[in-house]
Amino acid sequence: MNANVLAQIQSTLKTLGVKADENEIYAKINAKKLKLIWLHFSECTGCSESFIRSENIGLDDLIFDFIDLVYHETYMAASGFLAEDLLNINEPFLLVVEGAISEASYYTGGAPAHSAMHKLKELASRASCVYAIGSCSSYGGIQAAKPNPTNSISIEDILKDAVLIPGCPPSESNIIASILHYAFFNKAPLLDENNRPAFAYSKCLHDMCERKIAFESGDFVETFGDEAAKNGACLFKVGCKGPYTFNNCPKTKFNAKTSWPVQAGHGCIACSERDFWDGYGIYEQALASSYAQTKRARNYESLERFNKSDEVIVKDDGIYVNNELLAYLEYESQNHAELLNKNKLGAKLLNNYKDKFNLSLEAESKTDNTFSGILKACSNILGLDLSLNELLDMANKYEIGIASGLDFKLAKKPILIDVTKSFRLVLIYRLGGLDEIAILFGVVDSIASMIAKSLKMLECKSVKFEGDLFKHEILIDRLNYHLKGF
Ligand code: FSX
Ligand code: SF4
Ligand code: F3S
Repeated sequence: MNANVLAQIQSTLKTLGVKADENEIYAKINAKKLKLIWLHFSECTGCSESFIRSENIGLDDLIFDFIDLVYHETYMAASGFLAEDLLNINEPFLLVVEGAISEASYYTGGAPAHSAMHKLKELASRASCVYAIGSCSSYGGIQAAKPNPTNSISIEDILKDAVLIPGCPPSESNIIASILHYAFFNKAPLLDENNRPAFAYSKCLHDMCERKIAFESGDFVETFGDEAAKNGACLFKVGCKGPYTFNNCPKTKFNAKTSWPVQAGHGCIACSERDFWDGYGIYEQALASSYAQTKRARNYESLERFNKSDEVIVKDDGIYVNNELLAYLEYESQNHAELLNKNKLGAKLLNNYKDKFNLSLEAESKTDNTFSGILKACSNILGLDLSLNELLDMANKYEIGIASGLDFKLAKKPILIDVTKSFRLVLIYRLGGLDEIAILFGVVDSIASMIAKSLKMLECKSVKFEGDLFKHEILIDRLNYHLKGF
């Protein structure tokens, strides 16, 4: 093994949170190699393509030193029943599955022409672990998108413990690092709550994006190829779904770190998120109800079932514990324009907004420190002159399941919900082409999420909701959503 490969293996292990010196790596090479069986079902083979696009730890390094690629329909020479024989191994193996599982009449594979479901279940029952590689196997992918003519389903729906490595395709580094971890430690890397390797999928892609500064200053590409595009402006307005996507693409990139979608000039289409074909509107437009392929699931079950407590009461101005206000809202007594003018980025955003929407934010008065006050303040920024109920009704019209939230900050006890810097997102989203319905939904969703997080921080088991705000369907729906498991 050359020094470069060794260094890359060490750096990959470091990404996985593991320190290994040369001797440990050479000991692994001399040990027994991990047996790997890779199955193809309904997909485009992009995951396999991605897998071999690695340079420094290439497929050759892997198969010479760490893995024994027992079966891979695209890369192996064997065919027919001879190939099928390779599946009859009596040793532990890692099963990697690429593609969704479609109904028997649409898929038969291998010489015995077994259905996808039969082949998957038979091999999974003998495998030490199953990796679902790609969004097709993880979540169903394009095959399972509406109208799903082949009745495709995900591995997630069939094998609850499968490790999901989504992306259409996932980057070669995410595939290789996950396999390498298994080869070294006989187990999958640390997983997040959605069964995905945490090293790759725990952070929001948008926060690592090289165009984030442009997003913050409200500099958006209006159409592909315009001046803003040439200057590297943010792609949100032409449909980038980066703010809703959890993947490490800006860091690891693709094709041996050559590039990634946003660097190449197109927005992220959320390819590693569940239901990304149907759930994220249109690729080259910001989220809007009119683009919803499926209606947002609602839960209007009454909040009364939480009302078992007289100690913890949520009101419009915060959360009371034994009549004492313990979680409340806080922001500075300046108006929005003054706040934004405090730094260059904010001033640029303000000017961009004024230019575009011809609104004078200086006239905006300080908002009261209540949840409904936040909503009113946002509607003022948007230039909407509506009552609280009308605003809530409007937010409730939003059909897409993904919210564009405000970034409220929570500080610990006494809990402060700091909204000071959050309002800038209303300007950013509006400049970025989100309609008022989508923005108001995001505001209500953020309020509900803050309340749920505060209640979790207070570690209370039951709670009472008081006041008209919490009687509106949209608040009931979003609170039910965020209080799941409460
Ligand atoms: Fe293709 Fe893989 Fe997309 Fe699917 O990647 S790149 S359609 S995730 O299963 O081959
Ligand atoms: Fe980058 Fe897209 Fe976020 Fe803009 S919206 S900063 S292009 S990830
Ligand atoms: Fe996919 Fe978005 Fe990364 S489209 S490849 S998750 S930038």
